Amino acid sequence: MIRIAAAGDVHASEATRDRVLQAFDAVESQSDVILLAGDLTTTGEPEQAEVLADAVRDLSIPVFAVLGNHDCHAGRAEDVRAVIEEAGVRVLDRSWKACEVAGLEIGVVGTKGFVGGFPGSALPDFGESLMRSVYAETTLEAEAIAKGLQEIVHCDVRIVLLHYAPVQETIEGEPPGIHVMLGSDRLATPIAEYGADLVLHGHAHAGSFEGHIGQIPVYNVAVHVTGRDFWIFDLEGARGRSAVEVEGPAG
Ligand SMILES: [Mn+2]
Repeated sequence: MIRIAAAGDVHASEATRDRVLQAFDAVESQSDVILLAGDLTTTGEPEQAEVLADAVRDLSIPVFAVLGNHDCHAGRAEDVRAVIEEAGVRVLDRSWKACEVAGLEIGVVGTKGFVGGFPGSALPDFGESLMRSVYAETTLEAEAIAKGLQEIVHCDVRIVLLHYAPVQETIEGEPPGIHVMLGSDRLATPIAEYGADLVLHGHAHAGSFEGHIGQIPVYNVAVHVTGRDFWIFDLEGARGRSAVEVEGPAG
């Protein structure tokens, strides 16, 4: 059994320092690994990332994270990344990492993801070069997910960690007019193709908790959706078996 603590959209800043420190301190004893689904800071200032860094620096369990759009806002995403990496966070950006957790090898493919929308209201690869660049950016994200999932195929547990949503199910509740900005079903294509045991994202604060890509469970773990600092997933995995059962809410 692996206990995964997940949270998106923590939006750390000096103003929330006490709460952030307390949340990470409390979750350490309840979980084997922490996954952060982007928007670690409020507006992407390295000083805000320092708050998160202080919260994770002394943890004994591994922490994986992707950045979100808020972490890019100040144009200092690389600095934000450096600050939390220095504190031991495994930051994933169109990349993957594996590690041993509770006796099993877990592989995490992580990337921010990007916009593009869903069937019925999707951004096409057409017209102005600026618009086509947006489409191409999402293509690069999807390609990185595909490559990462091929790289971690040997892992006992395979997780995809995103900020943007790969399915529309978990953004239900958000105004339909902004769905195109909340994610893209093109991010789900490689997950459906190569398989994964668990997919986590954030970003859609007014979205829904649970969705699917085929049989693969997808969860929107934005703290605004889960209503708690971390959602704990109990995953029952076995060495050499890639099928993992996600138990119900563990709390
Ligand atoms: Mn966001």
